[in-house]
Amino acid sequence: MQNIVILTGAGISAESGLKTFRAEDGLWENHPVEEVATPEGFARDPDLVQRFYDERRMRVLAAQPNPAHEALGRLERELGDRLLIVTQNIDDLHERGGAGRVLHMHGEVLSAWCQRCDARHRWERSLRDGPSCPSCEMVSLRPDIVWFGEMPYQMGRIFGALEQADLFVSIGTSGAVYPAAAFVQHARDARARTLELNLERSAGSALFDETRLGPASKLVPQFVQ
Ligand code: BV8
Repeated sequence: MQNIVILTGAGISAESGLKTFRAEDGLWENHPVEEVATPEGFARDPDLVQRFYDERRMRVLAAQPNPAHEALGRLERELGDRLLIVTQNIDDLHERGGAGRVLHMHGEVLSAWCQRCDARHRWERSLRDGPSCPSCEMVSLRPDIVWFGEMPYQMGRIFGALEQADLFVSIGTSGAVYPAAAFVQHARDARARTLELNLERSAGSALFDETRLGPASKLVPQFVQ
């Protein structure tokens, strides 16, 4: 029986209307990375960073999962714990597409994290006007997002799954951000087969046994069936 690890990036949510990071209209162009996705940027201008994530939170809530998310939801129901979906995305479209055990290695925009008591809370409204933490009543909430220079979530669990993988599939990611961009090499070291599904060749394409080019909403249902 195959163990499969799937890594997804912003490209799997592009057809749901959520902008990717490095397309010409990408998010980073609107805001220099160091201004919005770093702890230093947050310390320097918390209101700008909260506004940036408030905007993305509203877009995520207005978006719908697409056939790629729904196909992975079906695959997870079929394979159970022989499939681990790791996403770099901070949206909840995998969950709304039917997947129940998604590992958000870069956090989730619908979660708020209290810097005082460490509690996390499901959060669907603005964080901009400094709401207090429901657990400790302190004004100390930030987006529950892994910024550049911060440690991604559950790396031990991810590397453990890669060591056991028979198949590693990368979907909709440019391979520009580490440590996610190194997962394909870990999978190769574990003698797993490696497959990339992407709109265009990525920085890591040469490391995959096979690359299929096209939109995720077409390629992923074909892969899953
Ligand atoms: C860390 C949250 C260490 C924010 C994000 C080497 C090793 C380790 C670290 C580093 C290293 N070198 C450099 C670093 C530092 C840094 C890094 O990688 N920098 C890069 C810029 C060089 N990494 C870090 O800082 C990481 N932390 O290493 O910590 C540490 C150790 C000990 C103790 C403490 C710390 C943390 C990185 C996480 C940063 N946070 N997200 C937010 O979302 O606002 S990263 C951000 O980029 C998003 O999560 C996004 O998912 C991710 C990657 O982008 P992609 O998802 O790939 O999106 P992109 O637009 O780039 O590409 C989209 C792709 O989809 C394209 O290829 C496109 O063709 C395709 N596509 C488009 N449409 C479709 C499609 N495909 C299919 N169908 C379509 N329709």
